[in-house]
Amino acid sequence: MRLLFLSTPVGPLGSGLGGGVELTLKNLAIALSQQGHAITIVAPQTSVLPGFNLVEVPGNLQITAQSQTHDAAISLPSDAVLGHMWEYARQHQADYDLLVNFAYDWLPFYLTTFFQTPIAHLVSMGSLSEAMDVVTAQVAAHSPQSLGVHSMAQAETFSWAEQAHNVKNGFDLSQYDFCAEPENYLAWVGRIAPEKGLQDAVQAVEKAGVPLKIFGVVQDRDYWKQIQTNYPAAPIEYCGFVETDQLQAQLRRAKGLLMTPHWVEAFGNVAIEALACGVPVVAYARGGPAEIVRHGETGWLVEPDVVPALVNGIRDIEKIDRMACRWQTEAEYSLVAMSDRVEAWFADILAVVDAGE
Ligand code: HBI
Repeated sequence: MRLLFLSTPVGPLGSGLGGGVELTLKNLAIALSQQGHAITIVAPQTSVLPGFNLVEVPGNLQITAQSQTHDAAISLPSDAVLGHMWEYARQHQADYDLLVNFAYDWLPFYLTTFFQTPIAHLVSMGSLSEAMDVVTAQVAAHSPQSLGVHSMAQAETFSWAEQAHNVKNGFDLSQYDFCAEPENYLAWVGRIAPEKGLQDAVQAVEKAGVPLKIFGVVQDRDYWKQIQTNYPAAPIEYCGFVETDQLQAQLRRAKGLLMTPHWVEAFGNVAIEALACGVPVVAYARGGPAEIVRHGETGWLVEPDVVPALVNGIRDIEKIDRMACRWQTEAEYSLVAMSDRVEAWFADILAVVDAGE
């Protein structure tokens, strides 16, 4: 198939501002190219994605959905990059069998019925706003096959969970090397922002007395400063935002990964990146991670928002067989496994279109 990917408008690919969606888009482009599909990617200018046909679009970045209130009005900055991206899609849609939208924004969903070429929407987060709840439900009503999600927990935050295609996610596992003998530190990876719950991880390692390495872009400066002020004695080290290869070089040697989402994490890419290296995951039992981690086999799922529960999980981390973690990723989260799920999803969309329903 000839596919046009439309990236997130919150940041250029490679900046880290797009969070998990950047990795998802890259892995899906690799996975589907390997299956012989032709991929073109539309993204904000200065985006970088070696090896792919990239159309860079000018304009002002969209503000992030999670920084807005639930009842926030639908907004676009002046000269919006999102508008330019979808103008490009409108003009070139006839060259493609399917458009794939990665933006968690109102416009692409609203435009679905205005397009002749079908649009597959890979919804990257759970419900965050009334505006997105309504517009995604409208798409579910007129194009029921076209909504993809990363977990059932994420789908269940919307009214259209039954129509969702759960494609989970997929990774180039050759980029992740198994590590049998870890060092004495835990890892936490993600955008440093309140919904990601770093504060809980810092409290837990202070109680457990285990060093914690923190990786990710500081999205909320005040939140990060507050953590440093409130827990001056915590054994933490901030390692910055590092690219996948550098990240896994350090992640693979960790005793374990802590995942402390305060929101319904749609998936939790970093859980797979850890498991792929044999690193067990201690996670709050909510959202995507709760559908990834096999409790007692590849990690521990603990009571959400309860720091002592995290401490217990940290204490039991050595009970997990690191090889079992790697095996799970090969069985469920390889690029081939992902492309199988996504090809089935796309086929369902085109089947409805072909049937002229
Ligand atoms: N916010 N407005 C908006 N649009 C996005 O595409 C978006 C976002 N916030 C976060 C985000 N995408 C990604 O980091 C997550 O979907 C992973």
